[in-house]
Amino acid sequence: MTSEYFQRARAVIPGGVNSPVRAFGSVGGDPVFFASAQGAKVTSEDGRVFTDYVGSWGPMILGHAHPQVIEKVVEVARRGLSFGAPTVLETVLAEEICKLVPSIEQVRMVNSGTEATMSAIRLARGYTQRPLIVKFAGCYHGHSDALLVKAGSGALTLGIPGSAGVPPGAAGDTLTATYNDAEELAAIFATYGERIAAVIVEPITGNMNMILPQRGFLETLRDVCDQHGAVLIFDEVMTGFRVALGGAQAVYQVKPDLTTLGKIVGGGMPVGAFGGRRDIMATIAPQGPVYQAGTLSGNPVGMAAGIETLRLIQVPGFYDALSRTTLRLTEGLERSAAKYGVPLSTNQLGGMFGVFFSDLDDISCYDDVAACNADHFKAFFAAMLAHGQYFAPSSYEAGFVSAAHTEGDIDSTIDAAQKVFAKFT
Ligand code: HOZ
Repeated sequence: MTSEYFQRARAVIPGGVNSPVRAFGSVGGDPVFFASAQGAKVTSEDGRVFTDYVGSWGPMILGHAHPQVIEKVVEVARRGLSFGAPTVLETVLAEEICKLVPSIEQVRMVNSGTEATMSAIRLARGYTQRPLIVKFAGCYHGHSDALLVKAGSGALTLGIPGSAGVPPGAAGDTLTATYNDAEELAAIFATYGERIAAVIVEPITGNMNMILPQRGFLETLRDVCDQHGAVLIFDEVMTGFRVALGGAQAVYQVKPDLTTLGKIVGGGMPVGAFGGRRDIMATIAPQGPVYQAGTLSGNPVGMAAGIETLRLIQVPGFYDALSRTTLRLTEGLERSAAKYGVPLSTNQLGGMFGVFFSDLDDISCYDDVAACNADHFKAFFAAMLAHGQYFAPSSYEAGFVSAAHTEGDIDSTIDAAQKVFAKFT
């Protein structure tokens, strides 16, 4: 029976949700309505407590409602919620981002990852004076028209790889390639190279679940863009400050021209950012002719949450501890599945992970993810939820561990998984 919360929501909100994956469409059952959260735990409106592996889809790297972040947010909120005028807080967050991500020489704040990628694409087109962009099948860069082509995340979850409502003209200049296929990309550039403004990629994917780049893939993107004068954009909305302090670009030592950020950069508030080479960023208004704007951009409350979050993740040893916790989880899940003969493989880096019901050792692209056992995922998701474990309600989404997850939390999750896998056979 549909919960009263969902029924009431569906009467006034399309599908009862404000973002499609939340509707539990691909896993069945009712979405859980959250009432509160603290640390690694979330509590539902009907009083159930879950260990959370979604973390608001990434931002809550410190755990929910971290006391120091909340304190800063409250302090700043008391002085005014929005000014639509410059504040020092914006400069402080910008300085911090430029320090932590050296490829970013200048950065502009926006309100979401979608805004960040949409703006970065316009910027790349304005800077190069070229029309085409290249994206990879299964990568998701928000829901702007030009980027909703073979898109991941909710578009994959719900089987809407190209959205209705996107005019052919808006998406016609978007070329798609296969993630981790450097040769295909080289062939695309051989044909269209002089007209390509930018290549946009999630350097580690998080929207067709978590896939790591194969050796040399990101380097090839860099080389091909250099050879043809195209802008390389790393969409680090998910991976920024998540897989490592400097993001995926720090791990793989490949320097993009532009980077898009979101999620952790706002500490749980609606904040996105895009930044990179000073000469490219100089093309944006008011300095240059590429228009981009936003009334709430650089909002003081969001800036305060972001600044405090970025301060707290710089504690020495933070990422080592986070990686250990994540590895404990993924190794435990693999061990539990193996015990009962359930084919399962995992990826993990920093505080991000992917779980695949597949006997492939190396999941490298969208086709590999699409071939995973959807029934196993569905059964796993529902049974884990019943055991108080909240995983992403889609096999195409990555999972997230926070600094607030204890070894005890992880071990309880693994115990639950053992019970669940035992019933698979
Ligand atoms: N697009 C988000 C995950 N990749 C989901 C956002 C949400 O439902 O809140």
